[in-house]
Parts: sequence; C-alpha cells; structure tokens
Amino acid sequence: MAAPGENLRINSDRLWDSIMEMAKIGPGIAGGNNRQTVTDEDGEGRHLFKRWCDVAGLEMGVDEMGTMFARREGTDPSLPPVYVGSHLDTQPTGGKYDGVLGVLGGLEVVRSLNDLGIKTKHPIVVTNWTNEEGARFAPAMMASGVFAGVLDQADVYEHVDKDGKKFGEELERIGWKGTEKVGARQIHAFFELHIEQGPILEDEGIDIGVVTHGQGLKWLQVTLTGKEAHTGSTPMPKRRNAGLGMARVIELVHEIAMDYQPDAVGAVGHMEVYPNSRNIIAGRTVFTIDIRSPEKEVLDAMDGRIREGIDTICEALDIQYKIEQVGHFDPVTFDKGCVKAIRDAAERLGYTHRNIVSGAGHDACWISRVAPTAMVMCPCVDGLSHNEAEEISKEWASAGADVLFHAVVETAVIVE
Ligand code: HGY
Ligand code: MN
Ligand code: MN
Repeated sequence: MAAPGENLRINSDRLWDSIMEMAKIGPGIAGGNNRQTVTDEDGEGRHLFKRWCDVAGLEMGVDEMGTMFARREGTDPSLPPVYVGSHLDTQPTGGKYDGVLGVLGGLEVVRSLNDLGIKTKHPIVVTNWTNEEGARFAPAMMASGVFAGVLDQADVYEHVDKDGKKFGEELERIGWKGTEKVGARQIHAFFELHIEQGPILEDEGIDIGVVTHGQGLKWLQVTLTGKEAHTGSTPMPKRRNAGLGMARVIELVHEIAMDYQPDAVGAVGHMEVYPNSRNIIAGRTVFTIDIRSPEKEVLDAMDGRIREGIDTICEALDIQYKIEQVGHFDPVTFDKGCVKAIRDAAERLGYTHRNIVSGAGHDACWISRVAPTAMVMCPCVDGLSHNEAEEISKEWASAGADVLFHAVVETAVIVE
C-alpha cells in the first residue's frame, strides 16, 4: 500500500492498558486468567468490551451463538466489512493474551482510526467469537464453526460441561444469546492477531509471524469400560482395568506422534477416572486424544493407527471402548492476498518477519472457509501458552497490532 497509511501506528500504551484491564476479569490463581466461555466472568468481560466499543462509537450486533460484532461504519455502508478479532474466553488456567490480544488489537485499530480521523470505504467490524477454547464445552472454535456452517447450532446448544450444564442454556443465562442469525453476515476479509503459543519467533528473534497455514486437528473422546473391583483382593489376571487401558492409550498416542516428526503432535490433556477411589480398580475412564499435523494424510494415518491400537489394547485387557470424534478440522491454507497484506505491512513497518504454520487452532481456521482470511502472530515468552505464566512484551503486542492495523486498513481502503 502506498500512501496515506505509510506510517500508521497504534497507541501502544492504550492497547497494553486495555489488555491489563481485561485481565482483571476472571483472574486465575497464578497470575493468568480463568474466564471460561459463558461463565459469569465471560459475561463480565463481554460487558467491558461492549463499554469500550460504545465509547469508540461502534454499533454492536450479537448473533445466536453470542458472538459480538462491533461495527465502525465505512463511507460505503453497502460494502461487506473487513472483520478483525479473536476470542475473549480463556482456558481454566489460561494466560492474559491468548485471544484477548486479537480482540483488543482489533479494537485498537478502530480507536487509532478514530484518533486520526481516518475513514475507510469498507466498514470494519471488531469481533469476539464465542467459545474458541472448547475447554468447558467441546469443540474448540465452536461459534466460528457454526458461523462457517461446519457445526450445527441446535446440536452445540445441547453440549454439556463436566457439571452437566448445557452450552445454550448457559449462553442464555449470562444474557449474551443474541438474535442475529449465525453466518448471515458477509465478510470481505478477516484478520486475526494472535500470540504464537510456540517458541519459534522468540527463538529466532523475529517480531512477526506471517501465518500461511494452520495445522489440522482431531479430538477423539474415548470411553473405556472395565469393571470396578477391590484393588487388594482381586487377582491380577481377573482385573478389567480401565485405568490401565487409558495409560496404555496415552503412551500409544505419544509413540504414534513421535513416528511423524518433526511436525505431528499428540497428547491427552483431559482425563476422567471413575469412581476415582484409591482402593477401587477404575471401572470407567473418559479421556480426549488431541492429535494435529499440517498434513491431512498424516492426521488421517495417526487417527487410523490410534483406533487400531485402542482395539488391540482393549482386547488384551478385556475392556470395552467407545470412540467419538468431538473436534476436527483439516489443515488450512490462508488467503494469499491477505497473507501478502500482512507480509507487506511487516516489511513496510520495518519489523522482522517469517512465514509460520499455526500449531494451535483459531477462529480464523473456520472463517477461512467463508472469507479471505489470514493471521498475524507475535512471539510469546518461552513459547508458553495455555498456562497462567503466559507472557508477551508490550513491544511484541504493539508490533503485531501495527501490522494488523496496516493489513486491515489497506483491505478496507482509506478514503482521502
Ligand atoms: O486448541 C487449540 O488449538 C486452541 O487453543 N483452542
Ligand atoms: Mn486462542
Ligand atoms: Mn487457546
């Protein structure tokens, strides 16, 4: 982009102060956040975001999945807006920046345009997607998945958390179930700023990740059923130990992921043991396998080998199993034009940059199915995320938001 936007920069202090203000809502126990989707804390964070949007003169729309769309009018209101945003919900032991940087970075773009009195042809819409994390209610990227038409709204309304509460009822309870039909909005382009959540940018001393692809993901929820029995008086050969089955499957997932290095990953982070008593052999275990790869063929191969392995393990232990796929998206290739806008912005602003594949899933992965989409990443300390110790520098946040600013404004077209 030549011209008026050459040296546009966001207000670094205001962005940082807003992130710290949002971090006060739903505090964790170790300096991070626990602002899980459609909890009261999530509702409080939404109200704060709405107040800021009101001050910035944005018109708020909310759809039936609770996603928030704050619109800054363009000189041609009939044009499809440029969307910018991410998510405000966090993991139970989440950091202050995962998702929040993208929503408040988008708000900062609008705030800076207001300060500078700059108008754009296309409207700009700052977005907070509901339930990106999928921690309380699977799957991850739930609202953006419904928006993209890959998840069924009535179905996800019925998804329950570990206490048996339903997503749809909780969304209604916190007062953020909107009336807009999900997915009705036309999107000219979508940009998402996010922390890398991995070590590459920091290790290489690079300011900006130009995200060309997102790796694919599968979440397989496994239920193993054996038989509760006394841990003392039941002879080893007579045991049907669902806990042992889970342990062997966890090891299997790790071994299979290691067979496809350097890119594939696999782990089990969610585990439930019943009845979870010290002197009862676990009769039932429920756990979720998380496998990912940038290559669809590898993801499918891992899936197949894991299913075979579970069958063999359960046969040997005389236990039953049920496998439900509770999350899935194929590897994503982001829009070349949007990716170029990000790379050109980093170049123009003098930030070091490199292409990168996103290891984590993001709302952008689903929205890329319905609109030209790309992501900007900034480094995070030790590549750590989904941990309350998640940390970034103010400089990294500002560099990412400056690049976002340029990419959004270039796509929305500045009007003299
Ligand atoms: O699971 C993910 O990759 C994202 O953080 N929800
Ligand atoms: Mn995120
Ligand atoms: Mn996350």
